[in-house]
Amino acid sequence: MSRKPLVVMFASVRDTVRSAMLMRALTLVLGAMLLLVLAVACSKAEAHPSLANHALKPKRLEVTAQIDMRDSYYANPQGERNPTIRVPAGKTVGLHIHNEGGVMHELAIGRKVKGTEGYEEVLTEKVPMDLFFYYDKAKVELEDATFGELEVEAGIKDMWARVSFPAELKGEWEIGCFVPGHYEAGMHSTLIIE
Ligand SMILES: [Cu+2]
Repeated sequence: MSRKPLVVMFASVRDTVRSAMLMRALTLVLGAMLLLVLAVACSKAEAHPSLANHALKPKRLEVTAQIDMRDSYYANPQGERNPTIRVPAGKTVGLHIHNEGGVMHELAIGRKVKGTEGYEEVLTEKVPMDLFFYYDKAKVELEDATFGELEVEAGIKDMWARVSFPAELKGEWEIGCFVPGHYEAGMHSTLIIE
């Protein structure tokens, strides 16, 4: 029998993957990194049962803001629901992102919500950030990244974004999760750059 159909199938799968990557390139790259981190996490689950070690963080931070994800809202370490997060412009800010929930959540930062898809004005497309993922001694670092949103799997507790917001972007922004149903369920928080 001819094997050609199989080849065609592989080619079309590859093309699908390629066009998906063009559309959501960074999300997929980050997804792959997270899978890598998760794979490490799974393979070491017994030796290292706790992900709660926060000794690792990016260097040169002047200010730190905590963003906890729960099902389905954001919180600070005190458990306050959808707290207003304030960060200064012109300083090196570290956003420490934990998913404390049981499902994947997104972190999108922008303003002017368009339907249930995301924001019309996306802050993370305007301002590049350095992204860091830690697990135990493993670290993935991505410098100067602009992106639409971060997808954060359940169990990810040591993701950081290092960023300096320029003064011209001072004002009110929003952090939101656009996993279907989450934004509508109230998963959004105010971010003020001051
Ligand atoms: Cu969510």
